[in-house]
Amino acid sequence: MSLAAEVNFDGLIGPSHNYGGLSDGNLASATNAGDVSNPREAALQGLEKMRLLVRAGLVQGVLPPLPRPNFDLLVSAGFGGSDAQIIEAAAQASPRLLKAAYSASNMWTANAATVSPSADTGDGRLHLTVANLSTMLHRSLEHPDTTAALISIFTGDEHFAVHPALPMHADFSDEGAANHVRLCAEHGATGIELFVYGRDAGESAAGFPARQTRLAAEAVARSHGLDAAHTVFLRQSKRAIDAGAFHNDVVCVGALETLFFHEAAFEDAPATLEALRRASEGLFAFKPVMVSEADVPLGDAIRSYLFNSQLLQFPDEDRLVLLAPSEVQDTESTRRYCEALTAGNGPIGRVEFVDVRQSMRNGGGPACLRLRVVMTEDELEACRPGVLMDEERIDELQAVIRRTYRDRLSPSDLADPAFADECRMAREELLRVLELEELA
Ligand code: SUG
Repeated sequence: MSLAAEVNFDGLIGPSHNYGGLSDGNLASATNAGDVSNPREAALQGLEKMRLLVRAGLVQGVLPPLPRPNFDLLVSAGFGGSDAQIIEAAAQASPRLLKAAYSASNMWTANAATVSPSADTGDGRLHLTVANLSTMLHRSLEHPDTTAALISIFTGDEHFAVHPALPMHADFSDEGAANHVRLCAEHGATGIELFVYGRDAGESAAGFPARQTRLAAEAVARSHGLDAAHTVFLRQSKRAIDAGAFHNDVVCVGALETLFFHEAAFEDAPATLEALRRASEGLFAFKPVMVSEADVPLGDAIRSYLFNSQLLQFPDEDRLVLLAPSEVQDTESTRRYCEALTAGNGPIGRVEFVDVRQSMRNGGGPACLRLRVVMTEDELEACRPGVLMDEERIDELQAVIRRTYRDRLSPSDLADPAFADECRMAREELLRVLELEELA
């Protein structure tokens, strides 16, 4: 087994962060649609969360914002002329399309890709499959630029395999690591990989969309060369999806041997536990922490995003730390649950709260904002150094954001062609700090 660290690659929140109301089935996105956002505060909040992990001694990475607006979408929809003419015409004819083209949704990097560390894969390389995000129009635009960013960052095919997105068809709907959990004894040891899907290919059902198919999950597991004995496919419960858990990570998070989840997260909770116990046999002692409906009603779990927390091993603590959104403190049942959780002697020893309210109002908690990549020392060495954070680089990024981002943005502001230049210039400055100029 090689020494390995879990690196959290957070999405650096882009200058066009806005409340577009674009995600059917995501209650926060619907509730806050049309509100004025604060992109500057959003990005600063995200970077403060990263600073907290850096200070705790963890390895923290960043994925850059994508170019916005996405002119390819607008041109495909028949708008032409100069950039300014395209924006003005789209604002007139189809404001919703313009919002999609401007969405800063790649901040939620848990949806960027599914990642299998080299300890689990057939060829001993680190595999990343970019998510096609085919269910929501605004998110389906992300994958080509995300692929380019990941190829730049995870350099060279000696250590890394970056797979392009699966076919853009409903049968292959894939939302990446938000529906994937890896459990293990230690990050560098062989683990088990849990893929959660909401429907089978070809299946359709009334209610909120199920954004992940079993076929997509199986395709990813196959191309990563995972060992079938340590790979588990489980169905997300329809009840959770219809209550607003549009990704499994809204009701479940796992780290090392621990799976922390709501009893309504999976279609069949006892079978889930049994499958995970079986897959982990001989590797580690599986530690489930299942939260009952009586302790935390599903609605409260989804409103507070209790499970959309980061579950972290801090270097100087024996038990895991749950890095939860501050909304968990504002909800009576989840606040009380956290008090009882840490008073007990289970695997989670402490809860820390973090303010990511700007992102939360679009349905993105701490866990949505990060893509976990377990990396060996050689892999870390091969990765682009500019995307790995220390406090100085965080300060530099924050200085660019303070200088270039707006502190008020309403969806109608997107009609101003000058805003496109602002976004481009801000992104270019950020890419310079991250030493990723080739993506500009
Ligand atoms: O895909 N929200 C995102 C939130 C993604 C959260 N990610 C995870 N659970 N891992 C989504 O629904 C809202 C955008 C808007 O309405 O403007 C949005 O895309």
